[in-house]
Amino acid sequence: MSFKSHWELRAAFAQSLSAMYGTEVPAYNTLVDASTRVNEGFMAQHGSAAERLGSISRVTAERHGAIRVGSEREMSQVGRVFAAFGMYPVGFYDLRDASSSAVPVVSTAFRPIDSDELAKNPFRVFTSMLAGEDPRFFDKELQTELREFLANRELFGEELLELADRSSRDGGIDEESASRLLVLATAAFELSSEPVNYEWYRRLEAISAVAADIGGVGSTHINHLTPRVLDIDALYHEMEALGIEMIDEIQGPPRWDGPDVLLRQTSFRALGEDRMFVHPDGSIKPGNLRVRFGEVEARGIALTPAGRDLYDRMVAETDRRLAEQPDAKRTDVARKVWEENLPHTELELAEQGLAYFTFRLDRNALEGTELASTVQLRDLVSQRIVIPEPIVYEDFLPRSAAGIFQSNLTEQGSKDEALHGTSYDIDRMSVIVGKTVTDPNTLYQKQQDHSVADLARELQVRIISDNAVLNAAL
Ligand code: OOG
Ligand code: NI
Repeated sequence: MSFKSHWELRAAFAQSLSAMYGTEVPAYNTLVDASTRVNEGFMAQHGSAAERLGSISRVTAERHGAIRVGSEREMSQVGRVFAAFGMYPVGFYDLRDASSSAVPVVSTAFRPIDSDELAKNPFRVFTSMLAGEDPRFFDKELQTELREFLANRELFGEELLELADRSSRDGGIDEESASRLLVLATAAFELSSEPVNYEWYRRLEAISAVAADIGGVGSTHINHLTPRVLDIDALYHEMEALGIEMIDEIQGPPRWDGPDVLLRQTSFRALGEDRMFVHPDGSIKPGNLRVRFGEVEARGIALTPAGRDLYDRMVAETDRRLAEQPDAKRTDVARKVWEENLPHTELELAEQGLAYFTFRLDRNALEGTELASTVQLRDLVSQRIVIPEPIVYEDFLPRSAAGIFQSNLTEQGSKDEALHGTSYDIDRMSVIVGKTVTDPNTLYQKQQDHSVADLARELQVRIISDNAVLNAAL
């Protein structure tokens, strides 16, 4: 019997979730079709340059999902499920303070961590956990009720968890068990038809619609499944032309005449979905919930900590200017800030140590050059002997994530700012998941370092990569 490795399982899992979600949310299929058209159009216009940040086959297959769980126990279980598919926790995002509405969650993303695994199939899932003990959102009484409600539900059955553990331990699983694993894992993220307790749901919703979606129902579900596009502005307009209401803006960096960095995202507004509710008198009646939306994203180059500092300063500067001219459009202001501050070419990003790259030797440019035994990477790049190739950003942005959550809420919810929040960080998240949550920068840096080491071997010289020096200088 044939054996299914992690990447094969992951690709099948992404496909199976996509098929399931497409029947639940038909607008998702419209979004995927529009994304495919945009990508084909972009390829036709730009040729192979379009594939600079990922091959068209990778980009076409690429998705990220978003799910939300209620407790530490559920977070550790979901970590076991994703490990079966070679997906591990990367990055910590605290959305409680990144948003002005009540978004009481802390998050990580489960994804492949090796670049060859990412290349085979890059499926990732942004996973949020309800911060149910944060007194700014939930008083003592509600905390207790939430804890009890969550303790009594089971998102992932024993059979699923056992199969998942086996696949994660053995690096994959036999074909027959794989089919079962996929059926059970997909079903765990399906929208349940079980009636929702009206009173309980509305009580949580008064505090936070996100809390109600997580802790107000007996199961979890995929909130959205996000395709990747090569031109997100074109996609935005195409969706509007199809009559689909989009959120007001594209989150993240503005469109500008320079390298794409990090991540740009947008979404269509959450759709009303019919659900059944149980009322206090025992009657069951239909109602409507608006929780799932359709997101799309465009990925750019991963920034180094120095680049990220610059990015954060540019976002703050945009906020400052907007406060002075409230009628201006955010994207117009941001574009101006970008043009004034961010290098206009990839080469400058590389020379200034602002973004991560791998490096390719240009043998023709090397011809006739006598290299010293120790050389600076930056000089090799400036002399065009070495060509930097961008490393794509594989992660998320807390402010955009909060913006996406927020743009789909109709109510602000409530938060008592006078109280102190429960503190969470990447280490605590590691304990909760039961696996080390990797800092994304460690992964990008490792990939870059490998490439520099290969280059040094090829050139038979010692290469000084001065990222660290540059970082300290900025
Ligand atoms: C997650 C929202 C954040 C992203 O791509 O940044 C997100 C959620 O709605 O559960 O998906
Ligand atoms: Ni998302």
